[in-house]
Amino acid sequence: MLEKKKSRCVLCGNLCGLEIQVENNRMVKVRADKENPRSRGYICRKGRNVAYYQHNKDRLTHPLKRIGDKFERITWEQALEEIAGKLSSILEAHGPRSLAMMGIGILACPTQGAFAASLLRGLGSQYIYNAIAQELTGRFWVDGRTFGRQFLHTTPDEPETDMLMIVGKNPMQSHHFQRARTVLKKFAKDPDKLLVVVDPRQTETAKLADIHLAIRPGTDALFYRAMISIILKEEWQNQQYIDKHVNGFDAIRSVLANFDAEAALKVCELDYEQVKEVCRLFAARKSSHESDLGVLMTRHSTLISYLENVLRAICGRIGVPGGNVFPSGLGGGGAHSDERDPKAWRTVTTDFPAITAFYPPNVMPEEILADHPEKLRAVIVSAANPLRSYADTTAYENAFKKLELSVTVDIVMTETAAMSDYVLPSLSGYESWDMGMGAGYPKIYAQIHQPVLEPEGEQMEPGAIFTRLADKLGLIPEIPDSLYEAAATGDRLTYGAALMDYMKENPKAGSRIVFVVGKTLGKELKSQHLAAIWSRMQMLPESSRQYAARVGFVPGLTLGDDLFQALLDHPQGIWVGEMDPGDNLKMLKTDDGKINLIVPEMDEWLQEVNPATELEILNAVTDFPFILKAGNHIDTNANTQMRDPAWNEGKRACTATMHVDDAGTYGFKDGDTVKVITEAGEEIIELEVTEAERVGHITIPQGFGLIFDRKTFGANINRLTKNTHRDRLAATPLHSYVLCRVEAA
Ligand SMILES: Nc1nc2c(c(=O)[nH]1)N[C@H]1C(S)=C(S)[C@@H](COP(=O)(O)OP(=O)(O)OC[C@H]3O[C@@H](n4cnc5c(=O)[nH]c(N)nc54)[C@H](O)[C@@H]3O)O[C@H]1N2
Ligand SMILES: Nc1nc2c(c(=O)[nH]1)N[C@H]1C(S)=C(S)[C@@H](COP(=O)(O)OP(=O)(O)OC[C@H]3O[C@@H](n4cnc5c(=O)[nH]c(N)nc54)[C@H](O)[C@@H]3O)O[C@H]1N2
Ligand code: SF4
Ligand SMILES: [Mo]
Repeated sequence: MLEKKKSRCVLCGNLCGLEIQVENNRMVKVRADKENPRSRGYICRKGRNVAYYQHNKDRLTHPLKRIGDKFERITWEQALEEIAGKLSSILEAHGPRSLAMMGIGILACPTQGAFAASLLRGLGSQYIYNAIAQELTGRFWVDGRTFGRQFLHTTPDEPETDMLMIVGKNPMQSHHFQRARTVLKKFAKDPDKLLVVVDPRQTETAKLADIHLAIRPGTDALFYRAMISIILKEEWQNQQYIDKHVNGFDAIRSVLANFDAEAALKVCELDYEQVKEVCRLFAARKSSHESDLGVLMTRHSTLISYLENVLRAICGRIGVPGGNVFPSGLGGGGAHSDERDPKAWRTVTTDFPAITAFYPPNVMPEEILADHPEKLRAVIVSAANPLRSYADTTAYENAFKKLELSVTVDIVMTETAAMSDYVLPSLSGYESWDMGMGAGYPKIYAQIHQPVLEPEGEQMEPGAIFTRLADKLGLIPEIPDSLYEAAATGDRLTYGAALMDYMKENPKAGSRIVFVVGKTLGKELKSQHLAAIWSRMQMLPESSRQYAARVGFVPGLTLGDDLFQALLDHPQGIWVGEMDPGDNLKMLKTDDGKINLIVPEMDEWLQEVNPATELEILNAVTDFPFILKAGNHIDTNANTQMRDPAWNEGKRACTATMHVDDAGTYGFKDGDTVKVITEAGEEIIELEVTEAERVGHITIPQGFGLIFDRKTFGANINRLTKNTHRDRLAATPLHSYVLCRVEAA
């Protein structure tokens, strides 16, 4: 029987709505869902091909245990019993710092995070390593200092803005905001709107730009410093806004103005007059700005995030219509980890703090390999593939070999699973309940994702796996029959009242409540994830409740349950709230309610970034004449989630791009097989010669070198990256600036 079901794409943060035709438990056709209120019929080629994520040869169907260098099928009971036993003895002997979790929630399955974190905290550990801490945590740290909380981020108010400056981001390929291609093409066509792109390459996005600043790779800190100093020297700053909303301007003004912008822009290989004009326009217009991996993963990453906030603040572009605004998700904020809190853990060997609760994957190999009594000995990975995704595969391989216990929860046999002691099969994003949203402005969106396919094996929801493990480890408080009975009435409000009573009587159960809800309501709803989603809706902060009231939900006791029901009734997703654009700056959480520009940690760093010193570093002669952008995000990859190479058949999916002039100099031609060598390692790859690349620059996509059906496809970019090449403050990788050389293979 043919059925059409509403769902979403799990392959990037946009979670575009999909309509999936299912026949005999297989996806036979995948289309954009025009009824999805947020994505409105948008889709990219990844989404269209999502069946390759779901149906492929390497799907896991039952728990596996490593015996020697082979895996043996075991039962869930044996797997969880053994894992719990090993975990207990490691923790008993070496303490809670010996345990870390990695991943625990991506787009396909975010709800597992609550279960995994409760398990980890229940065992006394704070170590959650996550992909966010290999891209965004430097920025989040700065947001914490400037806006008061690490979860307060700004995003361009794209419909209202009339000048958008995009730095180090290629949304025409990465689709890294809602409906990216449609929005950008429309923006580019509009004569009243101005698109500025700052990117070393002639990217698909740069080709649409009114102004393309082809910056020298690795010089963005100089570029932003130059912009700020030009604006201050010309007195183009928005003084009225600064007086009202900014703290610390006078203290940093002279340091920032007193800078040789002309010399800096020479180092950036940009035209001074053109950049000056961009500054004038940015200060004068309804401008907004965004950046991405090109700068998040380049030299001076965290400092750049600070300079970006300074630039937007002095031009009065934060929290105003058409500028950079603070969006909100259903449920409000997120994690804020102030490393100055003495109770906050740092990594024991490398001494890095958590930012937004996440530790950086870059340091995990050192934390495992260290000769330290509290080194990491046990790692549980769920929904991440560190052995391909994170820097330095070689270091990770060495480290994983040394672990006393490694467990991987995934839907497929990944390179990480293949190195683990236990491999546990997870339901996929199309076989389980979950909820997706992402922050929105002014409207807030959410969708509860229904299972659209039946599992064909023993897979479990990751949340349920963690509950069973917690049970085995004695972490779940006793649950009275009355709570099961209340759940069995089928009336969620009755259950809610019983749960409230239970929590009042058992205040200590609070930190483990997700397990209690999972076991009781989850049993009734046949999904622990769905039960956790319901319980989250009962605890919405006041702000979310007010936003919900603005789109017609009735304030009061049942609001959370009403939202839950409305989401179940509309599987295509709905608007669950709306913010007041006039109020946006009230989101600030600093003590004085202003944007704070005084961040002492940036002082020295700022002084280091001057034209003369930078030029010396950039021009230093080494054995590696090229700069490698180690991993771009293009239409033929989806991180490491699309493993079956069949989806790219007939395409040049994974090549190293080189400029025509460089190919001439080095005697290469298009299609040659070359060896790319860095300080970390080497990989063989096909060369693609193109005018769109920059001279002296090489680009290789991320997410290849995957072993599917026992064969390797494409080059593993992280064989070429070193985990110690990282930001000094956040330890995020500097993948946009990896030195390399290219030889004939
Ligand atoms: N097709 C596809 N889409 C994806 C993904 C995917 O794997 N595949 N992954 C998703 C994820 S998780 C993410 S985080 C996003 C990433 O989305 P993007 O950040 O848009 O992706 P990148 O391809 O890394 O683009 C970075 C841009 O920075 C430029 N750049 C390189 N060096 C420098 C520099 O020194 N300075 C400046 N200013 N720019 C530089 C590059 O030329 C490139 O155009 O994509 C998401 N979307
Ligand atoms: N050199 C270099 N490396 C990079 C990048 C780069 O630009 N350069 N980009 C980086 C970026 S921006 C990111 S975000 C990371 C992403 O890196 P990761 O965090 O590793 O994310 P994915 O590659 O998306 O892998 C997610 C894993 O989750 C599994 N999975 C899918 N659905 C489910 C599910 O429902 N349950 C469970 N349990 N598992 C599931 C997938 O099979 C896959 O193995 O990669 C980073 N790596
Ligand atoms: S932009 Fe593409 S990959 Fe991202 S959610 Fe939409 S369809 Fe999926
Ligand atoms: Mo990412």
